[in-house]
Amino acid sequence: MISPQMSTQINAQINRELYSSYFYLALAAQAEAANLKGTASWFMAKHGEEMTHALKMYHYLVDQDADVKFSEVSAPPAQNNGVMSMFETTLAHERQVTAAINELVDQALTEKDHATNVFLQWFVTEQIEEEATVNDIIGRLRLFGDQGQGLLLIDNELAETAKTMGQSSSADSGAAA
Ligand code: OFO
Repeated sequence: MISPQMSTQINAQINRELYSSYFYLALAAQAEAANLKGTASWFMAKHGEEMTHALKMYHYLVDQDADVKFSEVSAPPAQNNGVMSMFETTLAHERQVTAAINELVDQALTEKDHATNVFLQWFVTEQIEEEATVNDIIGRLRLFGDQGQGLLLIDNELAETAKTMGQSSSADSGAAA
């Protein structure tokens, strides 16, 4: 059993994860519109990953006999910018999520809620990896260019990366996660 405060904060994080999923779906659509097929696949894979994150939290609340409460998911911002902006927006978004996860850990530590602290460590590690991945993509766009052949190269790389994304997340999204 977890505290009502902890459960409220995890429910809020479920909403953020669902928003993240929606956010990436919007970016996938934007990439599709720009004919960036690899980039669209990468964002679509991110969309799926974020759903698994929401489900991990859902299952944790169920396992802890806490209520799952859904709230309205905001619309993602309308964007129509270039690929660099898509990834800069992504990095800013992920940094906000990292801050929110850290607040959840702070609460778990304050309450000496060891189970929730252990559960959240997966998300702490995941956020490090996610920010690093996006930073790397931005770096490669700066290096090779965000137009023409440089962009084609990176779009192809993202298509390959997308094929392997989410495999561990979806395996982990079950009740025992
Ligand atoms: Fe849910 O992992 Fe980033 O946002």
